[in-house]
Amino acid sequence: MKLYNKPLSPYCAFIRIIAEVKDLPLKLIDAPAGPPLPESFREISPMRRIPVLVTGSGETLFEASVIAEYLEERFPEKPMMPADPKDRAQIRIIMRLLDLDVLPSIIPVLLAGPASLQSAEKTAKISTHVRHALQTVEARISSGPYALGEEVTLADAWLAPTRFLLESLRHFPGYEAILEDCPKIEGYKANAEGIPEIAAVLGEMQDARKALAKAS
Ligand SMILES: N[C@@H](CCC(=O)N[C@@H](CS)C(=O)NCC(=O)O)C(=O)O
Repeated sequence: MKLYNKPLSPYCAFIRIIAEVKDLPLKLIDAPAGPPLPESFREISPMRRIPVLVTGSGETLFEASVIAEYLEERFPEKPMMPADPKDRAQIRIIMRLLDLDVLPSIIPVLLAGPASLQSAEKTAKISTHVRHALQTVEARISSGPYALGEEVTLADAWLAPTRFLLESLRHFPGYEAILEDCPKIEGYKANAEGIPEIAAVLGEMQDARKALAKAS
């Protein structure tokens, strides 16, 4: 299988973590420079977004949560979803909130950088929205070592890269309190770094962030 990837993209990191946990061979293909990805990338990904997975039989899949479910169903030997439908629903809530509320709010802020001119009102609005979502996640996770239960699940695959980005965001003016009232998410950084399959991917994100800082 091939993955169109960028090392610092949290959505790509979710898929790399799943591949690590399930021990799936994944050939990483560097996506073109961006954002924005070039118009020509629509031939691979109609919405010009990564990650894109090309399966062994040549199917092209996009949207991280869809790719995750495909991998979970196609390679069930090492499950990343619990058996109980109630637990599965909780994991889906966590994934959806991080996917739809937290990441789309914080990625543009991170891309703009700490010195970007954003009104205090806009910063407060984003921060409040993200904090509501994070507090909802906080109420559903355990103190560790895994986000939920006794095994690595898709909740870990989503939470670890998100937590990585939050660590950068909390140094931006106006976002210092982003993890206030979220002691479990606060402590999850250390937990995630102790899970080998996840630590490997977080290391790739760290290296990419250092390379970016050096280049700018
Ligand atoms: N809902 C999409 C979001 C993916 C996404 O936003 N990916 C970003 C990179 S983190 C992207 O491709 N942005 C467009 C660009 O870089 O030009 C998914 O789940 O795959």
